[in-house]
Amino acid sequence: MKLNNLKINTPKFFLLLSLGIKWSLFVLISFCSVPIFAQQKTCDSTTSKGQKSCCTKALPKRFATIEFTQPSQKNNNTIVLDTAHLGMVWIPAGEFMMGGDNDQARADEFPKHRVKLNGFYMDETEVTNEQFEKFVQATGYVTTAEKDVDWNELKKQLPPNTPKPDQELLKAASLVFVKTPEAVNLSDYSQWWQWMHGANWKHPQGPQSTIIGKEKYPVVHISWDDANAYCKWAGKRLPTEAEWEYAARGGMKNTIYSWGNTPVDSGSFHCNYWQGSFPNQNENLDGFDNASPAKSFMPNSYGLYDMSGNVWEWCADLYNNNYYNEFKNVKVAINPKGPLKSYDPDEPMATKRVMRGGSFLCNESYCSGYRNSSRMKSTQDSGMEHLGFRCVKNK
Ligand SMILES: [Ca+2]
Ligand SMILES: [Ca+2]
Repeated sequence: MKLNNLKINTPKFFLLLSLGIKWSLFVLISFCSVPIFAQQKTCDSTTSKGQKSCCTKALPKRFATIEFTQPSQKNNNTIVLDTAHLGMVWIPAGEFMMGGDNDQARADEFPKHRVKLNGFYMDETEVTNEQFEKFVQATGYVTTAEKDVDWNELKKQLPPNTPKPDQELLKAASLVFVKTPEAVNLSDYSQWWQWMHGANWKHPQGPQSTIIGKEKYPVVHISWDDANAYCKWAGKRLPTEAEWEYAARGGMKNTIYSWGNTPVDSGSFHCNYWQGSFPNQNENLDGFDNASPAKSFMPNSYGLYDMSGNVWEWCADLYNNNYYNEFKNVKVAINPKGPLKSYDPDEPMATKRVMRGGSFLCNESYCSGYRNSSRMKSTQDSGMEHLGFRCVKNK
């Protein structure tokens, strides 16, 4: 089916639903929706990517360079660990065509346009629970989903004179996916998204759930603000939307998926997505009903895991449905950083940020969010069970 008749929402929307407020402007889009440093790299004074002294330049204290000598090598061969880039891969500078590749692409994925980017490092996996816990332990950070909703902030994004909801509805909560007992009309997403008190990164499926034993799973229920706080602590940043799509393409030209053009439901499984009738029956053929641990599927050509599926990933950019039209008459966009103003015609008062890559809820009949060019958006205070992030850094 064509995908343009599907809606997106935010936690705010669910509050409004609870209030019985009818808001007619909603968007048509989907909701499909290792070790921390598993890969240790050696580093010479000049890397294979030409990055001079990547081990020693301008490192945050947390990533101080470590030198050690293997016992068998005595002092003859000192191995230097590139601790600043552990768990990251180098994405070389280059150009690509950004935007839709097939007839599943939505209007906001066009026009396809040329983009030129500097090289950058990118986390090889989505940020995991284990990694995020280290951040929380070091900083005492409290995520958006763990805090009560600030009505004064929320009302700025709602139509004027929207009445304040019951205080109970403003208690700390996040959005949890709940299967429906039978097939449902896909235009009403409130049937499978539940605004659940006590759901947060430590309790992904609600207060009774836990992340014990899920250290390698992607952290979820992370707002854009939370993701930025983590990035800052780690000496990194969120990728721009252009960087994210370029990296997902893995150096291939105009292919639909991060693995090429082989259909997602053909041959072996390339990513964690939904098989079966959404949202009532997950046939679970790929082995994962919900999120999967990092590195459960093959990486793309750049060595990046789960750029398609598993959990959506925040980008730095504001979302504007007309953004790509800015490049209609531009020969090449150089290091674009997104629109100056957010605009989503379905929620015009909300400031939204871009999400990319799709999730374990995406499927062919709903959103195909695992396509390289697929765009998603949400307010930056939103947390969801299928939304996480990964970081990049310039050098
Ligand atoms: Ca799956
Ligand atoms: Ca992902």
